[in-house]
Amino acid sequence: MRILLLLTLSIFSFATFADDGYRLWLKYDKVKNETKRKAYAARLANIEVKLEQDPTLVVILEELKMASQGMLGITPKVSKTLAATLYGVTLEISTIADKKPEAYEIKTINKHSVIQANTTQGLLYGTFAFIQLLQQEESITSLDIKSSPKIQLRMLNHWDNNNGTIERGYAGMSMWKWYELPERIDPRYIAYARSNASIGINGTVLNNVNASARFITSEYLGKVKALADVYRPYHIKVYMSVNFASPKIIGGLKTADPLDPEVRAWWKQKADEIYELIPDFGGFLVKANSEGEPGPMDYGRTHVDGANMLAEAMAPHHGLVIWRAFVYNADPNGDRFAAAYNEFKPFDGKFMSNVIIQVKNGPIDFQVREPISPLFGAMQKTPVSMEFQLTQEYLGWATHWVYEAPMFEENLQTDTYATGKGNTVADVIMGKTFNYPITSMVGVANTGSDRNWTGHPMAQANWFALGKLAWNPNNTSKQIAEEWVKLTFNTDAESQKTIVNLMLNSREIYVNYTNPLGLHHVMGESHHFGPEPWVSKAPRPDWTALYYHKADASGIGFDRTNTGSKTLQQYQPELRKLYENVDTCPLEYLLWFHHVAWDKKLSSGRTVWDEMVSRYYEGVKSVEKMQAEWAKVKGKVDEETFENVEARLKTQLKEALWWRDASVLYFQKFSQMPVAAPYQKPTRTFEEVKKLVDVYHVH
Ligand code: BDP
Repeated sequence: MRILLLLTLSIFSFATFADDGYRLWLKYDKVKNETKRKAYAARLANIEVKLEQDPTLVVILEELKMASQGMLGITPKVSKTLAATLYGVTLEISTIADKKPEAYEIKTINKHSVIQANTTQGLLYGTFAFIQLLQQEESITSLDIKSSPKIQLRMLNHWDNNNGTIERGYAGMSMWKWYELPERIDPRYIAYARSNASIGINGTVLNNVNASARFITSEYLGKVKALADVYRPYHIKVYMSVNFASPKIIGGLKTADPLDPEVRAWWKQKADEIYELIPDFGGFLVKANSEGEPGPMDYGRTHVDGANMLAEAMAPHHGLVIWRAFVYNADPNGDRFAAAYNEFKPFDGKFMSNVIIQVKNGPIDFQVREPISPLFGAMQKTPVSMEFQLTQEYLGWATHWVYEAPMFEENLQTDTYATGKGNTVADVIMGKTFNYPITSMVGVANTGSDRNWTGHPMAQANWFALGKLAWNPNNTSKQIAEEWVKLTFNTDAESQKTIVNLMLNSREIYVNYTNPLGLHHVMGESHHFGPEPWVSKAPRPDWTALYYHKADASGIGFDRTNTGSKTLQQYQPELRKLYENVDTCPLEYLLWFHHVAWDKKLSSGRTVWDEMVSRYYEGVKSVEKMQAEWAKVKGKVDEETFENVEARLKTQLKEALWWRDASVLYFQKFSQMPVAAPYQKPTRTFEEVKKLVDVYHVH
C-alpha cells in the first residue's frame, strides 16, 4: 500500500513538474503573477468575433481557448457582439492601414483588446502575437501594435526521406509517417502546424532535396494532400523537392531532357495532377546537377532550361520553382567558393518570373562561419532567397549548444554594396535592393520524432529564430533570444538573463574550439562530425580538409586574393577591400581568404599559431564556464530540462577537448611551434586522438 502510495505520488509529481519539451515555446503555463493573471482572465473571459466562419477562425479560437485554460484557468465565452462596457477580446476582419494579407494590428479600444487584420491569416498571426504577450506577462492595457512580414515565403525545408530517415537529422526519425498516411493524422502534425504558425512560418518542403521520385507518384500525392489539408487552416503551404529525372524514374520516359516535348508534357500533366488534389500547393524545390543529383546538364542543357521547363508547368497554377544554387564541380585546382556565382550570375534575368534561386548563406556549405555568398547582391533581375541550416550538421549535431541566430544575423547584416553602401543581405532578400517580386527565407529543419522535437532542448531556439528572422530579417539575435527564453522558461528574470547570455555566447565558443580564425571544412569526412583536419582522400578533392586549410610548413589558410584563387573578385570592391588586405582582414575571416605564415604577428599581438592555440584552449575553457553558468539555474528551470542540458554540456566539453587536441596536435606538425604558456600541450598523443572518431561517433 505504502509503495503504491509512493509510486502514485512520484508519478504525480513527475507529471506536475517534468517538462519533456514537446510544447516548445507554446507552453501556456499558469501566469504566476496573480494580479496580472486576474486582469488577463477578465479580458479573455469574453471573445467577440467580427468575421465570417472560416477554418482558420476555428484554429484561432481553439488556440485562445488552450492559452486561456493553461495560463488563466478559464474558458472564454465566444459571441458575435460584446458590449463596449465589458472587458473582452475582439477579433475583427477589417481594412487596416498595411494592406498586406498577413499584416495585423493589436489595439486597446476602451475595454477591448482588438486584434484586426485584412484576412484570417493576419488574424492568426495577430492572435499568436497577443498570446505571446500574455506568456511574457506584458501589460495589455494600452496596446498599439502594427506588424507585417518583410519576407513573403518563410519556410522550413525538411530533408526527410520516405523510409523515415532524415538526412543530417539529429532529433530522431521523420515526423511524417508515410505508411500511415493518408488515413491517420498523427497529432504531431497539428502541433507542428501550430508551432510554425506561431512564429509566422508559412511554407514547408516535406522531403529531402536529394529527392526520391516516389514522392510525386499518385500514391504519395494522396498522402501529401492529407498533410496539406491539415496545414491549410494554419496557412502553411506544402512544397515538394523533386527529382529532376522523375519522367524517367516514374514516368517511363527514355529521357528527362528539359527540351524534349514529351518530358515537358509529362511535367505539365504532373503539375495538373498535383493542383487538382492540392489547389494551393506551393511549388517545387530542386537540387539539380549537384552532388550527383540529376539535372538539365546531363543532357547538355542549362539550369535555365531546367528551371524554366518546370516553371512553365507550374505557371498556370501560380506555383513556384525554387531552384537551388548549391552547385560545384570537383576541380582539384579550382575553388569551390567560386562555383555558384560562376554558374548562376550569367543567367541573371533569364529565368521565368515564377522561379527563385535559393542560395545558402555562405559560398561553401553551412560552415561554422562563412562570409556571405557573392550571389547576394549580384543577381539583379532574378530573385535570390536565403537558405540557412538549422540542423547542426557542422555545428556539433545534438550535443553542442549553439544558438545560431548570431551567425544568421552576421550574414544578414553584411553590406553587399550591391548598388552602393547600405545594401545588406537582409535588404537584398527583402527585395529592397532590386525590387524582387518574390522574397523568401528558408531554414533546413532541425526537427524530428524526438519528443522535444530538436534533440538538444536549446536547439528549439534555432527554429524559433528562423521564424522571427524571416518575419523581419532585421530582428536582432538578442531580442529573439530574450523572447524565446521568456516564452520557454517560466522563471525569474535573473535566470532568464543567465540563459540568454549563454545562448548569445554559444556560437562563438563553438567556433573557437573547432574552427578559429576562419578555418573551415576541417570536420569528419562524410559524416561531418568531430575534427578530421587530416582528411586528404575523399571521393572528391573538395570533400577533403586539406583542400581548404592548406596547412604546410609555410603557413595555413586558403588564399582567395589576387595572388591565389582570385575569388574575392566576386564581391563588390568595398566588400572585397574588407577582406583583401591580410593586415586589416577581420581575424574571424583570416584563413578564409589568406594563406598566412605561422609566425606572422596579428593585430592581437600574437602569432598566427599562438592565436589559434589560444582560441582552441579558451574555447574549451568557455564550455567549462557554460557548465558553471548553467548550474546557476538549477531549481529555477524544469528539472528534466535542466538535467538534459547539463548532461549534454558534459558531452560537449569532452568533444570540445577532442577538437582542441586533434587540431593542435595535427597543425603543430606543420607549424613546428610549441604550445606556449599558460597553455599546456595535450597529454594525449596525436595517434590516440585520431582514433577518437571511432569512440565518439556512432557509425
Ligand atoms: C550538404 C550535406 C548534404 C546535403 C547538401 C545539400 O552534407 O547532405 O544534401 O548539403 O544542401 O551540406 O544539398
